[in-house]
Amino acid sequence: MRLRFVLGDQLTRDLSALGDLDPSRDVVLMVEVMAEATYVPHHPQKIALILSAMRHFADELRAEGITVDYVRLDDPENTQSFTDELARAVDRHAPEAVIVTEPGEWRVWEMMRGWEAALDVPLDIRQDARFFCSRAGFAALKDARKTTRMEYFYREMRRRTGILMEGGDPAGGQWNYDHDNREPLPAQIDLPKRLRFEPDAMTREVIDLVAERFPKHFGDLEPFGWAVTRAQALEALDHFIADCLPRFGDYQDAMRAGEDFLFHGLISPYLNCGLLTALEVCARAEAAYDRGEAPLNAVEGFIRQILGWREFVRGIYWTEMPDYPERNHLNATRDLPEVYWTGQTGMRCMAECIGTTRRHAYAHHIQRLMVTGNYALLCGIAPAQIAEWYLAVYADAFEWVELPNVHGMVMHADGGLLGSKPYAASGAYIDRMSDYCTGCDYDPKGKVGEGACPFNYLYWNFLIENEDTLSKNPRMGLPYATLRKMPQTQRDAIRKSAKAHLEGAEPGPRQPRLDAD
Ligand code: FAD
Ligand code: DLZ
Ligand code: SF4
Repeated sequence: MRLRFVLGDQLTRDLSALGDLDPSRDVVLMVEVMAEATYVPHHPQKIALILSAMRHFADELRAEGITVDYVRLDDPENTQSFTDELARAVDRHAPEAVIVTEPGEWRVWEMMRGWEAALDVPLDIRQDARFFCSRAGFAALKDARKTTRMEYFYREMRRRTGILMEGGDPAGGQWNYDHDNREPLPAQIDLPKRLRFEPDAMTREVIDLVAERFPKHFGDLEPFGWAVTRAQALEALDHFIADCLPRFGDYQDAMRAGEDFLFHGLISPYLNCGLLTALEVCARAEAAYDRGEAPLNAVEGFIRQILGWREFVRGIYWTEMPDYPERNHLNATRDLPEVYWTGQTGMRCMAECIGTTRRHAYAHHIQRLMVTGNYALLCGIAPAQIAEWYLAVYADAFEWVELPNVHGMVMHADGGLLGSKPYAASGAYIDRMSDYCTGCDYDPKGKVGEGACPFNYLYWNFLIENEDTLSKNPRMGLPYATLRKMPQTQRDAIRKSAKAHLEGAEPGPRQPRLDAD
């Protein structure tokens, strides 16, 4: 018999490790282990989502007549790590071979490469075919210099897949409709009611387990409304395509207090754990355009996130690891402020974005990039500390996608592989794209001093602190020209306000209350 080991983010029926499976003699192994729940203190909703989705997936395989050897988290024999659980399963089944699909994270890749020698059994590591671009394929594109910018890579992927193509040309004549996608939300607009899923008995059991085992992890466990089966995830996708996609493009960058989801997909956890595939998501969005049910700016903008950004960051991750996290281009060293764990601050934008993170293990892209991310960049937080936070707090967080977004896109720690300049912005950006500033303790127009918006003086302070490195960047020419014209008294006032703010921002615990597990 052959043992097919399926990990918690590989819950896809046509996973390569399940190809050529013979139900009469093969066994599928799935294991719930503490090591995976605690390598960072994951948000309880993420743990519940993965464990419940794993249990449902195992039942679906069993319904097909496949034998699944499933180890639960509370099994008394459980050794609580992938390697040791695989070793126990090899003892139980004495397989002629173990078959796996390559993992999403370098950490697990290193473990996996040791399994054949450690367990003395042939190991077949198969490519993860759920991506448009394989790891080797990206490396080849990199050698051909087609990955220097996401946009070049994206166009190549459009050509290769034929998605949103009319013959050899992009649909509508343009590759990118981003200039149509920067609208703030109008005051009067009907927002779609988002589909959430009532936990069934199996999910309830998992929720109770997570509540008992991880009581101190950051984040609310309930209400829990994520899809945990493929059928539910498809329902969530259909709801997005019908009710949200048509306006996704226009308001992709908008933020509104108390509105946590707007027109976003809410599908990244499903894509990342395998309940949905990238190909079917793009195909359904394209079909909505073909039927005239969603405009091109929305559909192109949405597909670019998946066919472009998602594939691009994965390629960067695998071609830059393992030393990628060590880079610190801007030499940022400050500790992560406590506010990231408490959300308690008079800065309404930060409180809102950390609040939605706590409530749902979710924040949309602009909240992550331009609020919590921008703040970390401007404060000069050590990249490893802020990367660990993002990996811990989101239901969709897996290192292959999280790290390039944080380390590269937000912190510019890789020197510009993800963006040619840092996404640094003052409070004016947040004021334009949200209603957060109304009702904030700070004045978005204030430049310095106690009542001024911290983003304003932190922005200029960031430019001053990084002048040697960033002023040489041609795309930073404009702000540095302004800085050079700035009177010394104003520079001094900016430095003083920033110093006071940064000294007041308490460093937080890096691994919050993990000791309690
Ligand atoms: P939508 O806005 O509806 O977008 C559709 C899909 O496009 C997403 O589901 C996602 O699969 C993909 N996508 C969009 N932007 C990106 C991107 N920059 N990189 C990769 N895929 C993208 N995404 C994750 O899946 N996991 C993470 O751990 C993660 N961490 C992030 C950290 C930071 C600091 C930033 C700035 C972005 C991060 N992203 C991450 C990307 C993006 O924010 C999320 O994919 C998105 O918010 C998920 O919500 P959604 O499904 O509603 O997305
Ligand atoms: C995220 C996660 C969690 C919380 N728990 C498990 C688990 O118990 N068993 C499992 O197989 N996978 C889990 N995962 C997902 C893994 O962390 C993921 O497969 C690796 O990070 C590789 O990407
Ligand atoms: Fe955020 Fe500044 Fe606006 Fe307050 S004033 S919400 S701190 S951008």
